[in-house]
Amino acid sequence: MARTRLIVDTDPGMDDAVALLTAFGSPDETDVRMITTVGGNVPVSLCTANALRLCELANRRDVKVHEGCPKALLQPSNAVFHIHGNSGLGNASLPEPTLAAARGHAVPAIIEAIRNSTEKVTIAGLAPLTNIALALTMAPDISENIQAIVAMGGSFHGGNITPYATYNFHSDPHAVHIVLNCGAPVVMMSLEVARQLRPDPAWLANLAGADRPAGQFVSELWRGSPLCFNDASVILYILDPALFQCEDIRVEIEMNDVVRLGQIRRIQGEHNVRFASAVDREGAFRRIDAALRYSRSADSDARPDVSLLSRSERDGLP
Ligand SMILES: [Ca+2]
Repeated sequence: MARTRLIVDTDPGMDDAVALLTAFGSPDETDVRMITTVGGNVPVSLCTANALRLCELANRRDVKVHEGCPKALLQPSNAVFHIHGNSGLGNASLPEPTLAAARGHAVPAIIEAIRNSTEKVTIAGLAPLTNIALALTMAPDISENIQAIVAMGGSFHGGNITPYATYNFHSDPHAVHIVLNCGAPVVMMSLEVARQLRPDPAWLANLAGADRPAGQFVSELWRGSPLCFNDASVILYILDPALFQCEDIRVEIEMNDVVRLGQIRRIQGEHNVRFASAVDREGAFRRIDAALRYSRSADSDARPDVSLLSRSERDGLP
């Protein structure tokens, strides 16, 4: 099976960290080519620093991290330090990154990466969808070279930031509207799926003894935390869609009503989303466990694939 070419758009974020490390730890299935950050759980500069920290932890210094939008299209910023901690990575201690972010804003970087790719690209949307919506607005042609946009968000049974909406969708409902109507396949990982991904203390304790940096880090990060591995569901779907119960439906998102802002509604018509409502929990944790026990050797940094680099970057290669 061909490896999935992947752009991860993220706001790390504790569950983003698990998602990124799961992707990095599954190199036979995923080819993480670029990370883009967006303001969400914490301000974008912290998200970028955390993404760089996670690349270093996973020994993926070859992955470019482009910083993106600091705020949503129309909504005010809504950082949730009380959930993800002052750094965005809870109480876990990772050193300051030695890597620097790549030059250039995330949105043109996404456009260029997708246009230049010789194979279709999958986007993992782990955050408010602002960067992705702007890329699709600036360059609608890229939708033809997108395999799928797999996004964390949506619920028909209550929200986690309001009684009606999930955090990512509530943070930028207009971006969700753009993505839903972009023409590329869209997959939603619902809150119902996310709530099935709360790790057992015994599983975390076992992971702590794994003698692998990613596993030890996640075990430390989740010590005493009631949170679920929400964003990891996106990566799990990309790794193995058979883990999920899905239905092809048409949805729209509330963009006007202040109380119900970001709520999705099922409507009649041709489907515009594959909606995941349940996951094989045991299979999911087996996958995450294997990925967090993966360790990349220090000398295995791959030469970057020139198909995802800009012309100037290609020209600058040795
Ligand atoms: Ca996130």
